[in-house]
Amino acid sequence: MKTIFNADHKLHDAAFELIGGKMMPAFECPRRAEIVLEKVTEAKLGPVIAPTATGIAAAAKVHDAKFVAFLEKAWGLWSEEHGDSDALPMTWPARSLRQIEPDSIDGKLGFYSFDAGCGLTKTSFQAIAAGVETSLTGVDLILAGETSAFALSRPPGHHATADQMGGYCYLNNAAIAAQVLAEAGRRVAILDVDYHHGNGTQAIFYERGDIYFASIHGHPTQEYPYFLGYADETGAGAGEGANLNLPLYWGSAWDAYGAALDKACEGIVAFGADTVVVSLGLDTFEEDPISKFKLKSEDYLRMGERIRKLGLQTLFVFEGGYAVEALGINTANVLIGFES
Ligand code: SP5
Ligand code: ZN
Repeated sequence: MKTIFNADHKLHDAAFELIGGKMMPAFECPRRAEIVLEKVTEAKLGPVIAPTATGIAAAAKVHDAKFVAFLEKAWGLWSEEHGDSDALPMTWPARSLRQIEPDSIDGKLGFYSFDAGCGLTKTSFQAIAAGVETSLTGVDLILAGETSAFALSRPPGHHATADQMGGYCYLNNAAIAAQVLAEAGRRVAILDVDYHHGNGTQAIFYERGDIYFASIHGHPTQEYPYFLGYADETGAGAGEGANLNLPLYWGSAWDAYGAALDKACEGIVAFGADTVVVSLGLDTFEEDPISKFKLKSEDYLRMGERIRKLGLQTLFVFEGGYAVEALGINTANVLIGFES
């Protein structure tokens, strides 16, 4: 399996995040991608290549063009007002407020986000854009007939909606890939195994019957993103039946997880998918610092094996996972399990 590595990922390096009432070094940090690269290389899974796709026009297939343009110019507008700090939203158009895009950069940041998890540095957009090119290169490999590919990039993408950043995510790499694959005639299923519900991906495809979304995640009544990811969200309109949420409670280990993964895979088979995009988050790990599932390193081998049993062309897209020391091994284990 080829790995497409976004070397520009390190251009996105937020100074801190506010979590649990404390200012902490950002959990979504450059070391994450570097340790995965190290372990994937050590595992000799196959060549590591640079992205060859150029341009992010495809982002506008699932994102609002105004939102993409905003991301590109946001830090510049911010720095005119606030200097060199990371651009961060702090006010959102919540229930009682109007949904009108303000002129002020602080207002725009709130308008185009749903939480404060998305700091933007001077060079963040370059990393984000190269991430889209990374996932599009993965699409090219799948369309050229490769059985599988791994798009290794950060920041992650699955929380990003058509027009909002959130949860460390800016542009939705997996959704963009799925859309381009669908336009190439593929019947695409997205399997989201990140610990957090892929609210952005779900929202983007919720009324679409041609792309299936299955997600296993912390139950929204307990866990971020809190306001989406319940089991009764089954799709709407033409998309009715094409959305499968399998929320699990805190403390879930492989017995419950493996059973949910079987259900997700059964849904993908019933949908008749020929191509799978995996939103590969590793924050289900027992030692993850912000998560509460109990998967062990060897469970990721089983995860990869189960995905392989689908017998479908598979594009893995890197998402979350914050237990940095084990993150490389856990990621490699999924891919090793898939290849075994
Ligand atoms: C891509 C991805 O994994 N994004 C995750 C974003 C999570 N953001 C907030 C999590 C808040 C959960 N509370 C943790 C308390 C830790 N002491
Ligand atoms: Zn996550």
